[in-house]
Amino acid sequence: MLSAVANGVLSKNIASLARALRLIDDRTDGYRSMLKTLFPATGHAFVIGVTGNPGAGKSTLVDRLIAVFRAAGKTVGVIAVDPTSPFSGGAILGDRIRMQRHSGDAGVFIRSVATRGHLGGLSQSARDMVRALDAFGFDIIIVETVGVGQDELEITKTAHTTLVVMAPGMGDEIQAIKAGILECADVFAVNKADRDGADGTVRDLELMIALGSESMLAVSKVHGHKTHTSRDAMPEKSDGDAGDDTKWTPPIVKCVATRNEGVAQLVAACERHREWLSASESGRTRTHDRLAEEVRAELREALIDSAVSTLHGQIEQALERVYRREVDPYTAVEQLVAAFQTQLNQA
Ligand SMILES: Nc1nc2c(ncn2[C@@H]2O[C@H](COP(=O)(O)OP(=O)(O)OP(=O)(O)O)[C@@H](O)[C@H]2O)c(=O)[nH]1
Ligand SMILES: [Mg+2]
Repeated sequence: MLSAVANGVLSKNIASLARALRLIDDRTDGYRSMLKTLFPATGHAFVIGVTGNPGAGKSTLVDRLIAVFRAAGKTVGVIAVDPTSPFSGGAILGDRIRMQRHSGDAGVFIRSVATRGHLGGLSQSARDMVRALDAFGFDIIIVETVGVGQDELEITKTAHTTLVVMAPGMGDEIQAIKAGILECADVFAVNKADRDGADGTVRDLELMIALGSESMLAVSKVHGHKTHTSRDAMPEKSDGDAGDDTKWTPPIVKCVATRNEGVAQLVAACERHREWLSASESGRTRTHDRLAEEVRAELREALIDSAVSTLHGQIEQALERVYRREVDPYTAVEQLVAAFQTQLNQA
């Protein structure tokens, strides 16, 4: 049954794609084998993550980005994660309306995903959905998330390029530091530049980027090695050891999504970042790190599933003993791992 869905996706059947996304979202048994079938067809799409505070104008901007890519003859798939925000009161419906003018276009596919009811793992689901869209053959895949929680920030790791949307006068600057948004931004959009304060937001960002790179440099000196983030904003050559390798400085693009101003520049900035990813050593390292993190996450989940099904009630018993303080948590885990290994050897 699932192989039929996979084959449908590969032959560009839109109903199969919708079904595949539902299976991934629900983690229906066997969805992994479907993803295995899809994987060889992936790796061609350019994945852009769009994040930022509620109401910053992400969806309006995404709608404009879609138009630019479509004009260039590219097909676009969009995953909007939890579009419900208290700020705009905009539910899934709101996002649909904002991107509605693309709804009759067969080259555009938009799917909303709710975060409610997800027990973690949302970033994994998002990544798997991106894979399905990639296998289907979309040239561009956009993932929109509200950048406020850790899980949302995790989702940005799904993307090649993360676009952080800010708006003046929303306290974004402070929020950004808190949420670690600076760390994940490859391109900044200062949207709503028709409002007062946009230049101030740009200046604040420039300052933060400069401070960010300085503090990262300080950290790398203290530890005597390069930082792995490959996201610091140094415009110079990286530490001098990589010769031709330059680091990425997140550009800041002012735009007015509602008036379609600055959108082409935004697309150009994203495409420059994409080129940097494949052309520079730090860019390739980042791609490598992203996949490594995915494999580790999958491994963690598989090991835990395996341990839970192998050890059954032993985990509960251990928890109970820790609770009654008969054993410390460290010893309890050591004993569980030992029991797991023993049972694996017997199997
Ligand atoms: N003045 C002005 N308003 C804008 C601009 N871009 C978007 N808006 C408005 O800001 C409001 C929120 O826009 P959305 O695109 O829904 O923002 P969002 O970031 O997707 O919001 P959530 O998904 O709810 O977090 C809407 O009323 C938009 O019309 C802009 O450049 N200037
Ligand atoms: Mg939105």
